[in-house]
Amino acid sequence: MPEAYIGLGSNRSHAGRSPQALLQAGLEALRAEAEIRLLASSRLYASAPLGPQDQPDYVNAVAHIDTTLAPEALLDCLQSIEAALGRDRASERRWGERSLDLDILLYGNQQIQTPRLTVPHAQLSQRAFVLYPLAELAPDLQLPAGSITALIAALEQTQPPQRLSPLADESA
Ligand code: ROI
Repeated sequence: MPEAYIGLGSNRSHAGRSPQALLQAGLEALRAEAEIRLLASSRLYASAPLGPQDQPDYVNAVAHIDTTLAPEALLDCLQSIEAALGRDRASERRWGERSLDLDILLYGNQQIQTPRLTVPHAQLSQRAFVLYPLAELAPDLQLPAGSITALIAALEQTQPPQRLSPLADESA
């Protein structure tokens, strides 16, 4: 079965659920899909917003799945989970607050370019909030742009560094 990595992000509460709770609900929704198997998920991270700074910090994580869904069917599935958890794209400003964002980061080793989907995710190698949780799940990952460790090393050269920190584990 093809394996994929999904990025999760939230910085806006919805229906009484905090961003952290929305991420957990997103993971539960992935687990509940018949055509998806949730293999692993990273810790949750707090991260400074990329984009306009007048918005709250994000909570980010990455999930490792395998799935019988083809890439665009997987995208449909992720978008329906987003909508069910309060995402309303029409009301969002560009690079602004969102209740739950689910992105296909990688789908097997496929490179996909369609009007709806670019895989690997176009900004993956510039985003600490994606690379660090991804490296937690797949420390030996090789991407078209290089190894994950090389991408992280390159990102660590950026100034100012992107602020990112694991959230305390509330289940402990
Ligand atoms: N910034 C952070 N830190 N995390 C995100 O998930 C995120 N998602 C986005 C934009 C607005 C680009 N900024 C983000 O879509």
